[in-house]
Formats: sequence, C-alpha cells, structure tokens
Amino acid sequence: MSDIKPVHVLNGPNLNLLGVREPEIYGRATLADIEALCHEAGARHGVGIVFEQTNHEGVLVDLIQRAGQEACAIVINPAAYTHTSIALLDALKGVDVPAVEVHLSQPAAREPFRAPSYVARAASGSISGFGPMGYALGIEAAVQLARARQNHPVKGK
Ligand code: CA2
Repeated sequence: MSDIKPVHVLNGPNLNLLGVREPEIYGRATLADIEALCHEAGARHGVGIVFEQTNHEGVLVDLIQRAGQEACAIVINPAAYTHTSIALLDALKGVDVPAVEVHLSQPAAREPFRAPSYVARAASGSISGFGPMGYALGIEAAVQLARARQNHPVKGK
C-alpha cells in the first residue's frame, strides 16, 4: 500500500483521438498507451494513478476539484483549454495540491495562439515537447512535490 494519495492525471479535449489522427504532430501512441505508461511510472514512484479524459471544460473543473480532495498532486494536459480557460486556471488555484502541466508537443513552437497558457499560471511547472514521456516526467515531478509537501507542509504550492 502507498504512503501517499494517488496522482490524478487529467486529459482535455480530443486527446481521446491520439494515435488515430495527426500522428505527425502527436505521434502514434494512443491514450490507452499513455495511460499504461502512467501506471508504470506510478508503480516506479510508489503511487497510484487515476487517469481521466474529458472533452468538456466543466467536467475538467469537476475533476480538478475532486483531485483537490482525493489526490496528492495533479498532472494535467488541458489540451486546447490550456490557451483559453480561465475556469481551469481558477479551479487549479482553488485546490491545495500541486499541479504539473504536460503537453505532448511544444506549443510555443507552433501557431502563435498556442503560446499562451492560462494553466501555467497555476502550475508548479510545465513539461512540453517530449511526447508521452512527458507524462512519466510529470508524474515523477508531481510525486516529488507531493512528498516534499508531506515532509515540510507549507501554505501555497
Ligand atoms: O501538445 C499537446 O499535448 C496539446 O495539449 C495538444 C492539444 C493542443 O490543442 C495543445 O495546443 C497542445 C490538442 C490535443 C488534440 O489531440 C489530437 C490528437 C489527434 C487528432 C486530433 C487531435
């Protein structure tokens, strides 16, 4: 049994299409492949993983709020809502668990509208451009942040 709550890995709109369309940008891994990789990373770091995907902004808000109660940390790929959603920013600010932002691609190197991230303003850090490996890196970072907070509880993130 783990000494720490699970990491919640949250995925935003259209990520359910991974591996099926646009492989030149997002690669050939499916979301199920990424979920399996996340469970492997969780096992390596001694934490459980709760893995979710939704196409709906409000559902992502609900999932962030749930993670605030049930997770030690959040790893989130908000997909297109990264660049548009003050609701996600507010939700992440409203929970007392660290969040790591993950992107498969490197949004800053793509179209200009992908450069800004509202979510980054509430994240402890961001990992972009490493494909599915970014999720494993994000889980490692999230666990380290959560363990540091467990050992030295501080206000804020
Ligand atoms: O690089 C990432 O992980 C993104 O979060 C992916 C989002 C994009 O809007 C962000 O700017 C960067 C898009 C996810 C949609 O994924 C698809 C996968 C296959 C086919 C169509 C969309």
